[in-house]
Amino acid sequence: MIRKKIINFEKKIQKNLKDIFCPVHLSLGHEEVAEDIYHSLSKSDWLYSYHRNHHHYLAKGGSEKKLWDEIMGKKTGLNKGFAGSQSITDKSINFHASAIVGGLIGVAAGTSYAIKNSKNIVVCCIGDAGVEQGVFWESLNFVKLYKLPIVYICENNGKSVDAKIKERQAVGISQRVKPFGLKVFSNAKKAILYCKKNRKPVFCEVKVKLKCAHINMSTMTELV
Ligand SMILES: Cc1ncc(C[n+]2csc(CCOP(=O)(O)OP(=O)(O)O)c2C)c(N)n1
Ligand SMILES: [Mg+2]
Repeated sequence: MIRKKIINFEKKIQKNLKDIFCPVHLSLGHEEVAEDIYHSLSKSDWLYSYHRNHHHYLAKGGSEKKLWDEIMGKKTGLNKGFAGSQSITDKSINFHASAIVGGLIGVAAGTSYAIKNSKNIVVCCIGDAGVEQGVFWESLNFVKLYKLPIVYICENNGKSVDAKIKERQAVGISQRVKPFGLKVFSNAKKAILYCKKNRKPVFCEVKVKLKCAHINMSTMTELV
């Protein structure tokens, strides 16, 4: 159900691209993580996302209409049409996304510190390029040291724009995370449920295949 909702939403964007004036990163092919978030995360948990975020937002219980209006640049949009597709925020469901690669990794760690003694957890979704930011590795150390309730979910689609992962990274992502002492998963639902139960930091790498162009813009329609 949520999978279909996400796919339909993204396809509607593809159809209306000539009327959209912000850069858009579609999540076609990344639905698995969204489905797991939908089934395991509650509204009061925190979800930090990145430039490819529509699937996360809808799975968290976000408003399809407000997201659509935001992407269309309308005043009725989630962030009054100022954020576009990438840097959306919805305080009512503890959801934030950033266009800056790795931009919210440290914020997510800080949030998990702040809510440590609550019932909630933090999920921080990143792409495979997110781990190329130093703050990712600093945050792993921090959340492990303070035993914080956070799940880092890396959606590894093997690409950063057009650069293949094998040309950018010498060693596998999960392999590099393991020495930090975090339990490592390959299924997001299992990772979230483990974190909820044990209130410990965990990492999850999900291998996905992006089924669309990296980016869509009305001035770059040939990429659709
Ligand atoms: C700090 C920073 N550097 C570069 C960019 C340009 N940029 C936008 S998307 C992207 C690729 C990100 O790849 P990944 O995190 O794997 O996510 P994907 O697009 O593959 O889902 C880059 C380099 C950026 N937004 N922020
Ligand atoms: Mg990628």
